[in-house]
Amino acid sequence: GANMDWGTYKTLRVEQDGAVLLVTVDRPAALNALAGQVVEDLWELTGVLAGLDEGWPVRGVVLTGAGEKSFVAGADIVEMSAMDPDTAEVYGRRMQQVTLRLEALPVPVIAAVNGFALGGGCELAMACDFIYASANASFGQPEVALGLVPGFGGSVRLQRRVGIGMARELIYTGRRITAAEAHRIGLVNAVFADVPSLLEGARATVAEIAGKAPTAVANAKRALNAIADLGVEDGLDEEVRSFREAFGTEDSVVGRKAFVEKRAPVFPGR
Ligand code: CO8
Repeated sequence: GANMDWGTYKTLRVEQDGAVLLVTVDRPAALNALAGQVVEDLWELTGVLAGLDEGWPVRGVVLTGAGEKSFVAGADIVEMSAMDPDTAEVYGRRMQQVTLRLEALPVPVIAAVNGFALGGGCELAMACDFIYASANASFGQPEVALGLVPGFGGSVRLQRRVGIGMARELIYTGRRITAAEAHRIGLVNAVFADVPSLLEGARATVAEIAGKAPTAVANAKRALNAIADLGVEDGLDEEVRSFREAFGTEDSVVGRKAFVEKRAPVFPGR
C-alpha cells in the first residue's frame, strides 16, 4: 500500500512493510512494561489506525515486543508502586480503552508474543485478534502476587479465550505457562521455533488476509466481536445484518463476478 505517516512515538516503533504494519513496544530495559507513556503512545497510534479503511494502506497489524526476551512484562511496577487507587483507576481505564480501540480497528491485529506476556502484557495480547508465540514465550496473570488483580481486560477476555475454569486457575495462582501450554488451552493459535520465524509467520498470515476482500474481513471482525457478547438469537440477527451489508459492497460484486468468470478478483476495498 501507500506509505503513510503513522506518527512518532517515544516507546513504539512503527514500520510498514507492504500490507503489514509492524508495531514494536520498545522499552527493552524494562522488558517492555506498560509505563504510562506506552499506554499514551498506544492510545495515539490506535487513533491513527482507526482510519485504515480509507484506502487500506495496510491490511493487518503485527504487535510485538523489542528483543527476544519479552513481549510485554505487564504494567510498569515501578510506576505503580507509588500509585493511589484514584490514579490506578484512571490508568486502568485508559489501557482498557486502548484494548477496545484495538478490537475496533478495521484490520486484524496479530499479537506476535516473543517472550514474557505477563499481566497487562497478556491482556494486551488478548485484545488482539489472535496470538502467535515463539517457543520461548510465556503467559500469565501474576497480579495476585502483587496484591492486585487484572486491570486491563484480563478478567473479561481470559475466560472467553480459555474458559472459566482455566481462567480462574491462572488468575488465582498467578502461574506462568509456556507457549506450548498456552497453545494447548487455545490461548495461542500457533507456536514458532524462534522470534524471526514468529514474525515471518505473522507476516505470512497478514499476506494471506490481504488477498481477500478488505471490507469483508473488516465486517467479519466487527461481527465476531459484536456477537461474542450476544446469545444465539441476537447473534444470528447480528450475523444476518452483517451478511446483508457484505452483499451491498463493491468488493462482493467484484468477488462474485470474478468467481463466475473464473478469474482472480481485484477488490476495490469498498
Ligand atoms: N515493570 C517495571 N519493570 C519491570 C517489569 C515491570 N512489569 N518487569 C521487569 N522489569 C524490569 C526489572 O525491574 C529489571 O530492571 P533492572 O534491570 O533495572 O533491574 C528488568 O526489567 C529486567 O527484569 P528482571 O531482571 O526481573 O528479568 P528476569 O529475567 O530475572 O525476570 C520476569 C523476568 C519474570 C518477567 C520478572 O521481571 C518479573 O516478574 N516481572 C514482573 C512481571 C509481572 O508481575 N507483571 C505483571 C504486572 S501487574 C499488571 O500488569 C497489572 C495490570 C493491571 C493494572 C491495573 C491498573 C492499575
